[in-house]
Amino acid sequence: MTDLATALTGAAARGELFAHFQPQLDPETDRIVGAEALARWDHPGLGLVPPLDFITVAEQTGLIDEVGEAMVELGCAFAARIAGSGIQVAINVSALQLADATFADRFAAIAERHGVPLGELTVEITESHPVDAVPGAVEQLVRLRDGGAGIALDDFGTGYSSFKQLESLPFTELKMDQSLIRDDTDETWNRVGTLVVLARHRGMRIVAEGIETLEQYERVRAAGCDRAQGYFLGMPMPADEFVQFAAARVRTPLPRVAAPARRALAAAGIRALEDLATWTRRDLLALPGIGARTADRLIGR
Ligand code: G
Ligand code: MN
Repeated sequence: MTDLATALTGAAARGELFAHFQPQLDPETDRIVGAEALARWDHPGLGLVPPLDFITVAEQTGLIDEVGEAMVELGCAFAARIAGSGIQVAINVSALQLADATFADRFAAIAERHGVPLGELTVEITESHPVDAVPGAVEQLVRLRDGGAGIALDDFGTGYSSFKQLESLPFTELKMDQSLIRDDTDETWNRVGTLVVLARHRGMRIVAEGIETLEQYERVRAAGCDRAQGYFLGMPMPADEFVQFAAARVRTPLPRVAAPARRALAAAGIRALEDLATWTRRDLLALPGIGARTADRLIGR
């Protein structure tokens, strides 16, 4: 065992694992409709260990079962805390955990103990290992799905997440990889459009992650994605902070007109004001020299 693996052994039982939660928004309404639980490990000697490092070690050593179960526990506790908010909690699960024939039962038992219906949870299958290579994995997913949980294929567009997996496995959600959004070309946005059509056709929800700018958010909205997640919309944050963030967001909605307005003004040779992002449609319509027709073009979708 490596030093990291030794340190990770028993980390869950010692209470060193915790979760940050990152909001997912419905681009149509800007409302927070989801929260992805992201694993964090604070070791007394090592400090905060990057999740990519310790999840990889956990998968290599079999510790992923106890780390993963701790995340189910933390995700369900948070779901119970925000019950009634309409926010679903997404919990990352490694395909390796699905090799255990009791996984679905244990997952459901933890949810039940917290009083959380499975319908308020989404299981995100990280594709570090292809699901169809793990014996019995599909059955575990089917049982959770039939119990009402969402099943998301994470990081779609990279590595193992082939169209074959998408077609043959019980996924209810397609989560596009960040790299797809980052690469901001017409070709990319065409591909996003194709994935939206594909997801629709299969009755799946489609989620875009890695949204870092308002421009990207607007393109994702225009493409018809059901959910969006990324630093622009909210960082991963501790549970307490998430609850405050969600409450504040209800009072101060996201700007919806800034980027199209900025573009249209620029096209008309007018430099956009710095605080345009805080403007509302009504403010824009009240601007001298912007008539209804112009305003329509400014805010048209
Ligand atoms: O693929 P998965 O759903 O597990 O991705 C979540 C990871 O992506 C987390 O580690 C989170 O911190 C990171 N992440 C979330 N939003 C953004 C973003 O807008 N930009 C970047 N670079 N990383 C992000
Ligand atoms: Mn994920």
